[in-house]
Amino acid sequence: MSSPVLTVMTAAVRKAARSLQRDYGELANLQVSQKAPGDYVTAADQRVDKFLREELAKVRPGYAFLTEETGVVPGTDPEHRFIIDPIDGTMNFMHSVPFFAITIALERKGELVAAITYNPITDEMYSAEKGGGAFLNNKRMRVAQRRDIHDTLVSYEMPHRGGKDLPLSRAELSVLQGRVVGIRGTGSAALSLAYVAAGRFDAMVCRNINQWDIAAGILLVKEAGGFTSDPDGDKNPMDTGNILATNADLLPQFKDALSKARET
Ligand code: LIP
Repeated sequence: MSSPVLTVMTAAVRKAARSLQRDYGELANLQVSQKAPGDYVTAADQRVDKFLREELAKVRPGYAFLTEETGVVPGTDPEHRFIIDPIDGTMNFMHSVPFFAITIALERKGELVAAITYNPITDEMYSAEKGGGAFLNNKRMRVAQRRDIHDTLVSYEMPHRGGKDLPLSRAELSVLQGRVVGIRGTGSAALSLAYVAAGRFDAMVCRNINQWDIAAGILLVKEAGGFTSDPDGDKNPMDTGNILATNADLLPQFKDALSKARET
């Protein structure tokens, strides 16, 4: 049974997805602008961002927002904040690659308590609540149980051209290629984390990422029995913007591999 707030979040995401599905079918007509090199925003991002804020504010007035397209929107309720990315994987969306998601997390007193990540093209709804487990379309999710890094399939998000930490990313890819079975760059950190929660990817690594890209995914992974950490230590990825997500057995093995990359 979902809590009332998760039900509200799910309903808002489903409604917002309808406009995205329409836009996806008519991409040639979509307005696109560039925020920074490699960082695009479409009219669809802005429309979904506005729609979700309005829809959620109707039922949870006073909650604050942090969203990709609007930034910080203070609320009158000091305890609650929605964290939203209207389209995580905008580049995929613009290129007609059906790997993007609407992703929303709810924080209560600074702690992640509810999460939704939804791929409107595959109709896959990933959801979690603190202490209530994680689900993919109502089916319980568990992280993969592989124990040896040499057997793993990993999602590694590479920086865009001109992005930060290019030499480090190349070193990490090189070290990981020597240890894991396969590496995928998906273009959506939110969906990659959902895939870790679903047991599809064994691990996910990403640097220089924003809170709205990973907030929901952190709770999904945790509620599916996995762990998230800063790859370089024990700090909270929400604070550092660097994230490693995997299971308990693989966590030290991936940390070791990534530390070798830092030494090169
Ligand atoms: C994107 C991420 C992607 C990452 C990009 C970007 P957007 O989010 O999810 O995985 O590599 O740097 O931040 O901009 O599509 O919401």
